[in-house]
Amino acid sequence: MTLKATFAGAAMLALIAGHAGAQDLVLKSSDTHPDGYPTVEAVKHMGELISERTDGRIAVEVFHSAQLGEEKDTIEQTQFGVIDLNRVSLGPFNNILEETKVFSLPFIFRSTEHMHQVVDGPIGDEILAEFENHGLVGLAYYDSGSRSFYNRQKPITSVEDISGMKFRVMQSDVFVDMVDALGGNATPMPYGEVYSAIQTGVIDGAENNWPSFESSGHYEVAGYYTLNQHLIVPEVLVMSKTSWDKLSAEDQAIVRQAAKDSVAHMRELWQAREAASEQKVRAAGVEIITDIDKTPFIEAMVPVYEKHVTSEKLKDLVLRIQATGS
Ligand code: GTR
Repeated sequence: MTLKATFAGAAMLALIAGHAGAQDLVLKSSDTHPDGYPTVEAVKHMGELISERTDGRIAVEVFHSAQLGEEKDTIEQTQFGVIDLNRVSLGPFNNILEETKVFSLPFIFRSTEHMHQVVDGPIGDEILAEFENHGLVGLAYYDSGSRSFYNRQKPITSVEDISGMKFRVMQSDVFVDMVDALGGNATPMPYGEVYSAIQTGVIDGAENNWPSFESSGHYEVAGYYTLNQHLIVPEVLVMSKTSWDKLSAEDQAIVRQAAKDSVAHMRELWQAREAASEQKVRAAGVEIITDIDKTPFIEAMVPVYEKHVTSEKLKDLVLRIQATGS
């Protein structure tokens, strides 16, 4: 080997070692959705911002498609510090963190704009701050459209049609009571089990937004989608408090800011994906029921509010949410 070649080889090794050494930390992030889904892409974008702003010292790796497990389990692992970052729905937090229930109440938000006003304002910050009491740091909210019922049996055009039907819900008592209040039977179940549960008739259907209905393939087994839009539950990005505490104050500020900065990008991706998913589902021949009177659905939710909004704190939050932007 010539001296020149040896030197070039050594320089290359130094470069690789230098590169590996420069990236001190790779934060592991979990998401139930597949690659390309707006939440996955938003966290990747946040990771790029963090890498840029730390000169490559910190990076984020997104483990999409539930590679690290179903949401409820990954939340526990994030609390233990096994997973650093987690993008999840607020729903599965309801039984852990009471305050998150207010964002999971049916029809609490009048529209996506209303939800944005609330989560972008002081109420959003107050609820993010609550995560610190549960081994987590709340970083940002992402969009999740509105959730509606889909099923394999028949077009649902009224509350009466739901009577006796079996629907999967996220693992939260609020959603169990919501379906019960409509006369249906709620089955809390991890997201990853829903497809085969509908296919085999263990349940009649579930409820979700356009992109989840489409990307999960549930539309292939549930041919009726009723746009009653009972829930607008934001997504949340949280960090393990254990991982957070290992960062310097400066890096914590960079992570927090990058998460906030990823929100606008996420909202753009979301709008585009909603339209694309709707088109795909319609093209597949799913019957979409749009002519639906929401009033009886809203009225049926009174017992759900009575049961879950009991403390003064939650009552006050609900009033403040309702007063926001009106
Ligand atoms: C989706 C949400 C996921 C997951 C899923 C579910 O809309 O983005 O985080 O919560 O719903 O129904 O389990």
